[in-house]
Amino acid sequence: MPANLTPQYFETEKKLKTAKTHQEKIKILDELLSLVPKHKGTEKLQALLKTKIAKLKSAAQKKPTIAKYGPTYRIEKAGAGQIVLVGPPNAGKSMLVKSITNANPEIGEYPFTTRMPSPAMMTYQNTQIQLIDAPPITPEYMEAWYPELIKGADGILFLLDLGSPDQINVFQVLVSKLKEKKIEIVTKDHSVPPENKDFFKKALIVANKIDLSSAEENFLSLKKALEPEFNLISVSAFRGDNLEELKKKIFIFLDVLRVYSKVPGKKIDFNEPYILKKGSTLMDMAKVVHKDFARKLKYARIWSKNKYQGQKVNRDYILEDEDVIELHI
Ligand SMILES: Nc1nc2c(ncn2[C@@H]2O[C@H](COP(=O)(O)OP(=O)(O)OP(=O)(O)O)[C@@H](O)[C@H]2O)c(=O)[nH]1
Ligand SMILES: [Mg+2]
Repeated sequence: MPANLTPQYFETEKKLKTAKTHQEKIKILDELLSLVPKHKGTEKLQALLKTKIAKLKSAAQKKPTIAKYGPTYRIEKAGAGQIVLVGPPNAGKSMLVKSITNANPEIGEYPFTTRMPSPAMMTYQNTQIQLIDAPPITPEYMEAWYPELIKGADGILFLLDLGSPDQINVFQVLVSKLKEKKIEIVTKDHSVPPENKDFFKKALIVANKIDLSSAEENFLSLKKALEPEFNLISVSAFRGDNLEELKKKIFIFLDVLRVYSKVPGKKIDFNEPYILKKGSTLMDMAKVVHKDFARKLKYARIWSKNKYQGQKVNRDYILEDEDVIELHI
């Protein structure tokens, strides 16, 4: 696809030759970036300009203190967990976020529509989960702050595009770009080492645009290659296919459970679950409810879906999703 650059672009480009300082060059490159028509044919050029800008910015800031303690892009967590959407340009990350949260991100048929990470809340039953819409990663370009954003998250949702060819390779490129930054993707039979959770991330693969022709076929080959190692689901953010299932998968992917606290004589508030990691015990819950409960706990009663109806349980009881617990001090 031709880039169709404008005469104004070439005029501005000439100025680069005479620019002396980093700041001058950054200004001209920013201007060039805004003058590039936004479509698939200019994807590489946009990535190249952004790389040059990033390099100049980091060179301009090269005082050791700033480089070392420079800005971080960790986003404060909210809800039951934080998931970053990672994918190639135009896969539909923003459209998916728009379809399953209340956020209204910009969606465009040109690459690099999303420039900054942006959090949004997804509701799954009585639980809120934070999704972060992020800019794309291409073989040529990844924002310098991207690894920081991912290190702070509880997992990655890789969004692939069933309307574009060779998504197995696209996925492998995404994984290797992260690996260059020391972030390893954990396969489904492995767990994240708790002492090193910044550098090991779980992954859920979502193949978008299943509404397009040949998407089913593309999904089958993707599944064949990746399903042995990863959890995969196909969706259409545009038409709505499989979105409820995706929400459920995201909840399961987080490896958390919901527990309700029952106060004697009062109704249970099923809208306000306590969120705990899978494997948590009754004592872990007591600590979250109130430190006094943890200290003074005498006994607890439990109600659960299939098993318990008010029996006493001990402190090391391993909680299950949707247990109802009555703590007594
Ligand atoms: N057919 C179809 N098109 C979709 C679907 N989801 C997104 N699109 C289209 O794909 C294009 C890109 O969508 P975005 O949501 O902006 O993609 P993105 O991954 O956020 O792109 P960047 O921000 O550039 O990384 C738009 O033209 C959308 O209308 C889908 O499920 N089916
Ligand atoms: Mg986007």
